[in-house]
Amino acid sequence: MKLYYSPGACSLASHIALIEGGTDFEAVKVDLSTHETEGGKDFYEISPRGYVPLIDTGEYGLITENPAVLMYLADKTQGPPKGHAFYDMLEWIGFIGTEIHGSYGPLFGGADDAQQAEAKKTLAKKYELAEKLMDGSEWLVGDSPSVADNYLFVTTLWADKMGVDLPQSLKDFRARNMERPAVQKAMEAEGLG
Ligand SMILES: N[C@@H](CCC(=O)N[C@@H](CS)C(=O)NCC(=O)O)C(=O)O
Repeated sequence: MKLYYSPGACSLASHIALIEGGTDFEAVKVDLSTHETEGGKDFYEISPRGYVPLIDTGEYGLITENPAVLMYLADKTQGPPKGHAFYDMLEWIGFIGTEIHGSYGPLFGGADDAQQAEAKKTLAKKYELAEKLMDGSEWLVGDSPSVADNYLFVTTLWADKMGVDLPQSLKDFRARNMERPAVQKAMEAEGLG
């Protein structure tokens, strides 16, 4: 398996899953400003979307888009939860991708100060909703972290960096994730302090 990633980007969620699952994989760094891989290849030639995460599964070829990549990795590592919990996990991945990740757009470049301030307000509200949906649970689905937790965790790192307000329970969630050995290893591998 090959994971195309950029340090600290949403692909960190997949990186954590691969390490936690004990999967044999190669991590290929992509410079998102030039869309070149560390080996000097044009990333658009590999994936027309030009964004991470992208995995080369071997068995099915390339898979991109967080929901598909994370579900594939859940299948290959811990095994997705069964019954209603399976749909809970899908709900979370959808919520994190569209409501939270999507709302970071203006903070990742190209927006003026007013748009950025608006995005921070929107995000603070989304995290308040996430807190409400978690309803005091430590993890998003069941009693252990899943690929959905990895994804939400990565966005809480962005919150810290971009000055987005997080409710205390989400700060605690971030701290809890930072204690996971796979999170520490993936962050170290991506050169994140
Ligand atoms: N819809 C994609 C979005 C992925 C995405 O936004 N990736 C960012 C990093 S977090 C990226 O690679 N941006 C660079 C670009 O779009 O050129 C998904 O859910 O996987």
